[in-house]
Amino acid sequence: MNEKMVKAMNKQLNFELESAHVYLAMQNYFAAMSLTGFEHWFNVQYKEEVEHAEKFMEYLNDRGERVEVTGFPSPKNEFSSVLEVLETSLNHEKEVTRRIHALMDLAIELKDYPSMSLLQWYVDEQVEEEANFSMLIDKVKMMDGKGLYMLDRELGKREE
Ligand code: OFO
Repeated sequence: MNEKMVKAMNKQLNFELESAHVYLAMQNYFAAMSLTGFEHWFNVQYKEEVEHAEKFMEYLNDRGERVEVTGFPSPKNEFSSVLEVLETSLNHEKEVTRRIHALMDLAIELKDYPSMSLLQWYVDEQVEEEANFSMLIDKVKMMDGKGLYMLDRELGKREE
């Protein structure tokens, strides 16, 4: 593989792990608020981000390249409201989308067809990631205290 792509993919792999920690911190914010449905939903999100990192990891290993695990800044742990958590999440996902698209641009430039194929999965996944948070933001904006309780119960059922 082209060195530039290996470096860029390693960077994204580590950003996926950073994303996992962003959602792990949010999960525990909800745990502290006793919003157990949100806590569960963000735990599923956390695990999904680890899977996103692992998908890059497996791909780089399959292609005989070296995976490099790095550190990253601490995530935000305190929030003022449920809405702030969700808006922070949506902005985070928009940044992920921007980075995935930049990776796709690079794959196209390098005519790296296997990487294009892998990255298409992430392009599609990001549509879902942004839609999930946009939908939750719309719901929470419409809601009173009782509605939030009902939504918390619904989120407790998330499987993937
Ligand atoms: Fe890995 O998509 Fe969210 O961050």
